[in-house]
Amino acid sequence: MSHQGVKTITAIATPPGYGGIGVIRISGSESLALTHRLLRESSRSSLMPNQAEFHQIINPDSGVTIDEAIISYFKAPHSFTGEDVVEIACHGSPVVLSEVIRLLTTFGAELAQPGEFTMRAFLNQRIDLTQAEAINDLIHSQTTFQARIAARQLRGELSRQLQPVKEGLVDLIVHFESSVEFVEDDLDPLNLNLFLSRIDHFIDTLAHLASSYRVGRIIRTGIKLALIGKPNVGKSSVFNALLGKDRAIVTHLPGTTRDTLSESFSLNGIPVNLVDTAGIRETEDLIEQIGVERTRTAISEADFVIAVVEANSSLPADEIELLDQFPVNLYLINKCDLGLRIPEKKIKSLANRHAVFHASALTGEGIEELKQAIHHQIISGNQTYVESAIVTNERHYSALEQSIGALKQAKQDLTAGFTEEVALANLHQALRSLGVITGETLIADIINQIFSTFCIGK
Ligand SMILES: Nc1nc2c(ncn2[C@@H]2O[C@H](COP(=O)(O)OP(=O)(O)O)[C@@H](O)[C@H]2O)c(=O)[nH]1
Ligand SMILES: [Mg+2]
Repeated sequence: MSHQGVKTITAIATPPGYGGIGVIRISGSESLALTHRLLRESSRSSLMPNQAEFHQIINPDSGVTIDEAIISYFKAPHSFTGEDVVEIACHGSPVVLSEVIRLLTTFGAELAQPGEFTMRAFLNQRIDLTQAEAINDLIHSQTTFQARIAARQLRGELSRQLQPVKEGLVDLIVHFESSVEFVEDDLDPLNLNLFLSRIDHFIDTLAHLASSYRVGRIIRTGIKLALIGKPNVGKSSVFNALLGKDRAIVTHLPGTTRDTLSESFSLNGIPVNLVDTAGIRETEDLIEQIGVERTRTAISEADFVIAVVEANSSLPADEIELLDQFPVNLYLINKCDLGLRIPEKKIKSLANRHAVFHASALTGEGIEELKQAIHHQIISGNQTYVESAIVTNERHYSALEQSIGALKQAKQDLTAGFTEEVALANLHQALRSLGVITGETLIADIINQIFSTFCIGK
């Protein structure tokens, strides 16, 4: 596509720094003409669509060779953006890349805004908005599992799942609109029931998708997991065991960890930000006091809290009391290699209120089980999500909720005997909300806001 007034844009598409190659992207109707100016006259005519060609890149003013590069040309509309696109793979030198960009801008190219390539792909209907967002998610994935979910959305899975509902809604709207115009009578009860059950079916489909957001949000943003407990119970040791590396300092001295310490790891593909905390206790030591204060903050920010206690202690009531002030998700009885001295009765009463696990950070025993238990708890044993589309984006989720709300209202109006006209307004609203997800019904402001979160060159 090369509509009038749309500037040809350029940017470095690879990350800053030194590398084997560095890629410059150009998109717009002038892409090919601008690229030609970087080549010697004799080789200008050779660029063919969908072929990678080796060329010398020159400064046309001095005739000096800047670099050797592989140039690929994608002719509109068969390109990422739907416009004429050229990709120049130079050597990955920041100096070379910025010189080529500088030349291109002197020839008339404009520097691309963050996300502008992807935005053009969206505006030229090469991809819908969920796919554009998936590109961003895919690039920022921290685990392969996240990447897989993003790749599925990139292929249009979410839009595909919404399509039948949208078509069904359009059907219903068309039907209602014609009856508003031609029929004066009330809806026939048989038809009414049919409509209601169709609306119910839409609600069910959308609600199923919306419910995947609970897990989807976790997959996308990860969780914060805090280890808490009295000093010396082995929190830092458990922290290291979960990470699989010695990150936190472990000593036999109570109060070793004075500040909160955090590190990330992947728990079956879910990014977990693990936080080791200073032991909770009354202390005269100022630094430790601040540490304890930070512990409280860390706990209040955590999505999941593990309380660590020692197997080889009697587990006094005041320790449980102290820990129970916090929203504990799981009790871990550590140091099991030293033998279990906690009275059975106490463990039973703990287990009545919490999940209780046994482990030894020293030997590693029980750590894998602990990981699986955490994973199980955060996704509540819900494995089915892996197989179908999953909503990971808050924007999609709230649009789904809005659509469901409008459908429920339409249903209520119809049941209460209102005219189709009243229900129609809500059916239209439901359809519009679904259009917001794929980007058919979105205002420019929101689109700009979404693409501005992208990096330059995307
Ligand atoms: N025998 C045994 N000792 C442990 C275990 N976990 C931690 N420790 C020891 O307990 C002491 C305190 O550990 P640390 O991780 O610093 O506890 P924190 O104060 O809760 O962070 C250290 O001497 C550790 O080596 C365990 O599972 N078994
Ligand atoms: Mg510690």
